[in-house]
Formats: sequence, C-alpha cells, structure tokens
Amino acid sequence: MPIDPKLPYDDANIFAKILRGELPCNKVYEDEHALAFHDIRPQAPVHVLVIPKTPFVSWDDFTAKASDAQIAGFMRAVGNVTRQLELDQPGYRLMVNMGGHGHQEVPHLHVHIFGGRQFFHMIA
Ligand code: DGP
Repeated sequence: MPIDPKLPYDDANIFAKILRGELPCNKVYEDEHALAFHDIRPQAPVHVLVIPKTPFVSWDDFTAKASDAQIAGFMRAVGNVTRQLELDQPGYRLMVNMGGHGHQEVPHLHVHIFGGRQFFHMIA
C-alpha cells in the first residue's frame, strides 16, 4: 500500500530496521551519508536501493528539511554506487517514488537504481 507522505517519520519502518542492523540486507555500498543494498523484489538485472542514514520519510521531506550537506552527501553517494557497480556505460535509470500517486511503499526516502538491461519509455 502506498504511504501517506504527510505522516511523521516512523522508525519502525523496514529501512530504519535495516539501518539499525535489526534486519539483514544485501549491502553494496555504505558511507557516512547513505546505505545501498539490493532490492528484495528486483525489477531489473541490477536493482539497488540507496537510502540516507538520516530519517526522512520521502523525497519531499528530504528536499524540504535536509541540510545542503546532507543532500550533497546523499546525491554523491548515489553516484558512487552507480560507478562502483560500473553502470555508467552503457547507462542506468534512477527512480524515486513519492507518496500515494508515486506509489511509495516504504516511508524512508529511497532512490531506486535500475541497470543491466535496456530501458524504454516510462514504466506504469
Ligand atoms: P517503493 O515503492 O519506491 O516504496 O519501493 C520499495 C521497494 O523496497 C520495493 O521495490 C521492494 C523493496 N523492499 C521492501 N522491503 C524490503 C526489504 O525488507 N528488503 C529489501 N532489500 N528491499 C525491500
């Protein structure tokens, strides 16, 4: 079910538990700003999620409330992950689902990285 992005941050969400080490993940990258791990329901040969280590519900929450340093650190981390995975050539797709219409299911900001195949126009 999509989340209500206006609700306050709930630290019982699944990605908060992964960040605290209470649930396992298949980690691909970690730095002071972000953690990246393989999606449990991959939609492409490479499907990785990148999450900030700070508690933000959504893209909207993050871009409204995070510091410039947090935003820069997180964006840099996403780029570090794609380079580490050597997706730069031939390319990849990034996606952020936001709120109900975006069909965001987990209430902790996450960027999807898709790679390993050709993508075409927007997916439904
Ligand atoms: P979204 O619709 O943007 O909120 O996507 C949430 C993604 O999170 C979805 O592709 C499946 C993934 N996911 C959900 N629970 C877990 C989990 O426990 N572990 C991992 N690795 N991924 C999860």
